[in-house]
Amino acid sequence: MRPLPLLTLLLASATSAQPSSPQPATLPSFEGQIIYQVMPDRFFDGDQTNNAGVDRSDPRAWHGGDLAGLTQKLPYIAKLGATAVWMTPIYRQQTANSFGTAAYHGYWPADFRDVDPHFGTLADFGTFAGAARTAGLRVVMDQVVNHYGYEAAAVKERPGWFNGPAECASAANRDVDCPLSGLPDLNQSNPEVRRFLLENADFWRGQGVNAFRYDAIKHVERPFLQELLARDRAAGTWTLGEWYDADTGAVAEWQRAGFDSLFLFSLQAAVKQSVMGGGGLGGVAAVLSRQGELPRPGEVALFLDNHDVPRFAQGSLFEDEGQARTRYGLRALMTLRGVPVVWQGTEIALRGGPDPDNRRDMRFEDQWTPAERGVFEAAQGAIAARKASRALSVGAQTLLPTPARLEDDLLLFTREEGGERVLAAWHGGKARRTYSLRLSALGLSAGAQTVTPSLYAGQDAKLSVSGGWLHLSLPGKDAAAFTLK
Ligand SMILES: [Ca+2]
Ligand SMILES: [Ca+2]
Repeated sequence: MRPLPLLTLLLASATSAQPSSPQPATLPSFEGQIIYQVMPDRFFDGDQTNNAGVDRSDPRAWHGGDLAGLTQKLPYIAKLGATAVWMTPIYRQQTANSFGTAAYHGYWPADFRDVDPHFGTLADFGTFAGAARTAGLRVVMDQVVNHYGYEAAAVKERPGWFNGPAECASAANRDVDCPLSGLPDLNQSNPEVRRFLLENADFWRGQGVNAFRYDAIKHVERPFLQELLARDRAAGTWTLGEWYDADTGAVAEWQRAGFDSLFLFSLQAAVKQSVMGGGGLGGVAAVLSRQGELPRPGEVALFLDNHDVPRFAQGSLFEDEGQARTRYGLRALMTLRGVPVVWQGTEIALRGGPDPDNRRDMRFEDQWTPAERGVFEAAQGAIAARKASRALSVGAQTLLPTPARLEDDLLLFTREEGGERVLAAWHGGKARRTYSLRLSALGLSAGAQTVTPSLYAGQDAKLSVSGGWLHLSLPGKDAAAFTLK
């Protein structure tokens, strides 16, 4: 969950690396996976009998989506090519509204071990998890460990579980011990609270969950998080932390502290600025150049947008520009080392400004325009190409030195695995362009290669190699991937 700007404090200064604890022989891994992010209330309504209080004309009300609908749409998610589904929280929520907003988003829990009636029942969750497993999709559950909902009964029933004004006033780290956006803040120094939260993780593991996405970790006590992560790791559960605005340094620090992954917000900002905003590609190169700092670069979560930031396609004046640049952004994302995460609707360039406009209802095939279908097909094609290539899925990534005069418009890197090598080329210029670059200046060696098309279907991009030169013909504002022999 995103903190309110008012309460956004400076990123806590980086602390030194913690001594590493004993690790299981094989760490949980999502390398090679592609995660599809769903907000169930805004995805698909599969059961109209649970639609109490639903008002689809109000962006701050419940909209009726549920676990039955998500289960029904698993074939759609599999057709896109995703291999895992991350749902925003589905726990039982506070029933009252706060700030004129219903708890449709799931971040205002009242009971962590039950499903909100708007989403269905615990049995419906079991049905969903079973269907996902059958469809070959891993289940990533959004887990809240920082707070209860404002109006949750537990707040009055168990006051000793929460940090109050005194704890906040004397806090060494106000991010951790003061309420996030005023939410009742769990005190993880209390052994009962710790045990309760650890057992929540065990409970959901028992319901068929493969991975946890931990919300708002910047606001949670570190010793508790490390205990939680060690248990998850021992149980084979992959962990993905949300540290709002994390850069490579923050991701590296938390991977050392026990998370398998964090979202790389700095890459999201750079891609948005360069691909959607029309700026140079230097900002993306700067983020990628720090990849060597990551203990596990193949696990880092990469995304164009999510439910907490304006939609990727929102940055354009015209809808067709947003669609073209989303196609570019999705193709670019699928060239990168890490775990791509696609937020529902980004595969059709759905638009929307800040919360709650970025949570518009998902629209499916029978409602799409031909242009939206085109974006979906590009996304599907790029995902298929990534999955078909070991190099693109899990290969090492090496940034190539682009000549300074070209670095705004051209980003080049290789992905290599088991003797397979792929050259990724992002082209930020408006018009089609042919680049001829000396292999030696790029630090590459490659044999002569006649015209090779991009691995991405439906894209007119070409590569050839002759006489020590690499030639690339690239359409404007697009990303391509070529087999490089
Ligand atoms: Ca419903
Ligand atoms: Ca806290």
